Amino acid sequence: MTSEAGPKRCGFAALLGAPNAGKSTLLNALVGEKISIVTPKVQTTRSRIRGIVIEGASQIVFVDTPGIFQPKRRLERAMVAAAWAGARDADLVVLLYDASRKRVDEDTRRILDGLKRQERRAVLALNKIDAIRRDKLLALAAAFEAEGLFERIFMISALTGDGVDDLRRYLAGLLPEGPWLYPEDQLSDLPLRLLAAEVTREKLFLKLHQELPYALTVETERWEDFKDGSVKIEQTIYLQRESQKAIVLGKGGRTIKELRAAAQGELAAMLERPVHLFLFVKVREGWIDDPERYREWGLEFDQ
Ligand SMILES: Nc1nc2c(ncn2[C@@H]2O[C@H](COP(=O)(O)OP(=O)(O)OP(=O)(O)O)[C@@H](O)[C@H]2O)c(=O)[nH]1
Ligand SMILES: [Mg+2]
Repeated sequence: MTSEAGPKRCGFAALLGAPNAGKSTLLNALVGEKISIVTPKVQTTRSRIRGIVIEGASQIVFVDTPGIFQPKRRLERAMVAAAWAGARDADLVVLLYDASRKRVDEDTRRILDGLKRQERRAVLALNKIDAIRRDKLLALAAAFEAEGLFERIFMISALTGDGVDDLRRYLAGLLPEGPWLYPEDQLSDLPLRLLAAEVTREKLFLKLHQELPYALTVETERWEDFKDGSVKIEQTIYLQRESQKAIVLGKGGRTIKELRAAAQGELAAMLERPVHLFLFVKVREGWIDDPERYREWGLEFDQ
């Protein structure tokens, strides 16, 4: 049982890990609401997404980060820099590892080395235990234990919620004493316009394949609240090349129609009111090199 009587605690816990480890799934499970988008594809999360939760006397601000990998392009470099900045600025670091992998990947290796260099103690969460045999899991835990980096090792399934409550309770107790930073009922500090754009981006990631998801971005251009409680949201999907347009639209506009319906349905459920979503598709070749996009996401733009 967590005591609510103790001193108030508050702090940041960064979720770090290789692409696809399940960081965003875990953020949503920890908070109990969908705040960060999730797809089976790598490099889904592009910036730091905060989810806020109260556990006993503690207010924990979880920071979902982009996966850490060997970046090549500017956007990738900015994503990885944002992930490390998330770790640097946090009171606690949770390293998430996809335990269903055959062996410890290079990306995770790089994170372990980075944490050692920074002399950061961390908590390890072996994720996806729903998809792995128990004996393999114990061997994996022993191998990570030998790194000498982890205060505690948790075995969880972000998908089923197994072990997530224990992890949240444990982290709550590690936070420094201090006043809460956010109002009690606040779950995120992501502006609704950005959250809405992320929902559409998730549907695009799920529907489109190969390079296309990485060649696009979504922006909410207009948001209009009506007296009857409904909301009109206009968004633009920016692509890099004219040839990508036909794929996003689909035959007779079928693909974009399905995307719109999926995004609108989720937004309506999320906002708990009727949503009229309008999607526009435009080519803006240089969006990936436009400092304005980076600023909006809170990413650093390197020269
Ligand atoms: N079986 C299983 N799948 C999981 C679990 N957690 C996450 N996944 C799946 O793993 C995939 C990646 O999940 P994300 O939460 O998007 O992973 P991420 O670490 O945020 O990925 P990036 O943002 O791309 O770095 C999705 O298909 C999830 O459904 C789990 O506990 N068990
Ligand atoms: Mg993610």
